[in-house]
Amino acid sequence: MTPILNRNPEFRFVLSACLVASELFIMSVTNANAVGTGNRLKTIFGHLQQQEISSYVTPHVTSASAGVADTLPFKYTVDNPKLTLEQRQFYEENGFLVIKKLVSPQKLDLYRNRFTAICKKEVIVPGMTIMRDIAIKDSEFVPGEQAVTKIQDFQRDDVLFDYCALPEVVEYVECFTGPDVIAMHTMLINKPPDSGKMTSRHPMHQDLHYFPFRPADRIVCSWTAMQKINRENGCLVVIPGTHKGELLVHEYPKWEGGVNKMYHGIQNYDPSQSRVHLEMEEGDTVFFHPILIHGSGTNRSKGFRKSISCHYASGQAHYIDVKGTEQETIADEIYEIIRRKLGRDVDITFADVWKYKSRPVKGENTLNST
Ligand SMILES: O=C(O)CCC(=O)C(=O)O
Repeated sequence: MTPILNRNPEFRFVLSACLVASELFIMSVTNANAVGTGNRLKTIFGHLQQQEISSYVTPHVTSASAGVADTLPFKYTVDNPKLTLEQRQFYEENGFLVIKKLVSPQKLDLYRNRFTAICKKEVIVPGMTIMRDIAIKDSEFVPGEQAVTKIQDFQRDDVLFDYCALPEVVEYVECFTGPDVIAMHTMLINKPPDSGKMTSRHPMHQDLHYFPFRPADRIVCSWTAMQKINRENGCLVVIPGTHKGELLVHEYPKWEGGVNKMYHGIQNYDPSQSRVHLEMEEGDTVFFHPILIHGSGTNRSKGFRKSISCHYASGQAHYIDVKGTEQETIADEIYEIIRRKLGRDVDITFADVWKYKSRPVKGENTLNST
């Protein structure tokens, strides 16, 4: 059989997007909601199990901060009465928007408890990836939650997926994606107290680097603080307005203490652009554009810092071929992992993997039905 890489270069990237920041891509076919992925996926992934692997503050929606002349006609938002004109202009101009206290403490407790159960292996979620921070990955025994820095791809866990489908979140998401909404990528980040090596940092990057679907303007991330998050425990850092730029070249930062797997960063961006630290309270949620340059700081506190997030795309989006683009580097990296785990003769297409991985939230879905 011809290696899939040679036959279908797109395949490499689709897998990379599935493996963002992870060591191993794991899938299971139980409860598959994908359209038409069927037996090939079963053959390839069916035997695999869940596996471990190694302020200027929040924008005030009441302050008129964006120049109307710069933002009309609207490009990054769609017509939807949910956003005030001020909020809409803020996102158009800055590429992010914080909504205070959007998710209730009760819901966040539910997700926190589920996370703990997953870490203790009381719950096994098909298709999910569990990651450890580079600083603790070689420790002989670090129990439960303290060993896990991130869980990813929890679309098949109904408890955690509840976050992605929360009406209060999705009502905002629709202002960016339009009415047809698909959850493409999910994460619960448990940023550990830094060991002193500063590996808990997340380098400045653009999320689109990992995504083989477009248009970028109809993709949005919803990121919710599960506790008070400030500069001490490593809040998000964004560079307002960078969503108007291009996807830039990403590579591993040359950090002395090491870098977590797949934590690619942008090495060359304009250093004169000012950063904004998004200090947030529990339940506050930031929506941001996939080209917005962002990252997060070192966790200098003694506790773990938790956030939950979902990247959504329009159901009318389409997949792209990343061959010959900036995104090919991450595709190559992922391909090495896939080749190691699944062999060279994997017979699966680009679209198959995303059809499996993503989960519709509402409306029509032509992205995965063709
Ligand atoms: O939550 C964080 O620390 C950073 C998350 C982030 O930037 C990402 O995963 O793209």
